[in-house]
Amino acid sequence: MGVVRQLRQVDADDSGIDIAFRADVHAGLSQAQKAIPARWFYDATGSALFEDITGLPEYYPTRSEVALLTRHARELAAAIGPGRAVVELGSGSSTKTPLLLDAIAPGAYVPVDISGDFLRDSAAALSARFPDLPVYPVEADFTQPVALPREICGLPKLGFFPGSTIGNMVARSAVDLLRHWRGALGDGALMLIGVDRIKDIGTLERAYDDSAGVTAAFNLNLLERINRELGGTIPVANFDHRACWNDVHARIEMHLVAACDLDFIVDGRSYTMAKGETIHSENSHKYGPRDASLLLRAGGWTPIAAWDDVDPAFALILAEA
Ligand code: AVJ
Repeated sequence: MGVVRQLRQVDADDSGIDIAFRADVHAGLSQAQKAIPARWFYDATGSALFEDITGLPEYYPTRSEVALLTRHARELAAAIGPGRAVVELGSGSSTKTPLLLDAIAPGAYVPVDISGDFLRDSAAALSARFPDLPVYPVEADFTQPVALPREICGLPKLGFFPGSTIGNMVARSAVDLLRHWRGALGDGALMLIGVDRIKDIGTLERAYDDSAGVTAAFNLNLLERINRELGGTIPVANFDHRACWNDVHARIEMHLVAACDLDFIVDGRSYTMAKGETIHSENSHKYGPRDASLLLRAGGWTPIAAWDDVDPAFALILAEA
């Protein structure tokens, strides 16, 4: 079967992405607490740095989730059943997706990702490994309404949302996303979602502030990207990486901290920051068992199983429409 065809559902061309990036950066730098959405981390450099993060000794989520997919492959297969169209939110990781597809014998695979080139490569690689599986990549922003390929219409669906990516969203956006996909995947659908657990603060903070400095480089690359793509003069060397646990919101926050008073220009507009002031660059929410259930139910999904027996703790939750 192979890759059938890549559907494109982005209304922005490359210059359109520049426009959205520029708008988010200016809006974010103009707020009292400066903040830039985490989605802008993932240019080519940022995506490569994130791949490096997933292999760090301190960054447990990827290892824990892979261990769960491996350890519970048979139970997953029994709970999900064969023949489903697997709709993955994100282009698929070369380790996690094959583990799931190997376990459940799906009827089709539909990766949904905003990065068209990355999607093309990962769909081709996946297809080479599963030559009999029809693959229908959809180039789209999965936080927005997405139309699925007509060919999978008659198949029951499994949404696959691994990696605790949902943790990047505040509760309201997470619920919006879950509700949208409840509607799009339809009655009888299942959703398999990876959720990072609340745990001791040291383990959490080390996962986002590793000793090799890869996460710091990932965070600082956002400033480099602004300089590269938006003609910025941000003095990147005068910023420090900070990752801290916010207990009220149950999330790790990443910030870029001004090491001294500084000023810079981003495509014509000037900004100043006082020493110690920060740009909030990411939230990574963590969920206890009841929190995760509540979130799923609010989004229109009923949890039916959870696999949870790894250390450091991470959960794979299966929910039904
Ligand atoms: C890809 C969003 C799941 O929040 O753990 C890793 C991104 N940021 N280290 C996460 C990330 C810093 C990651 N997600």
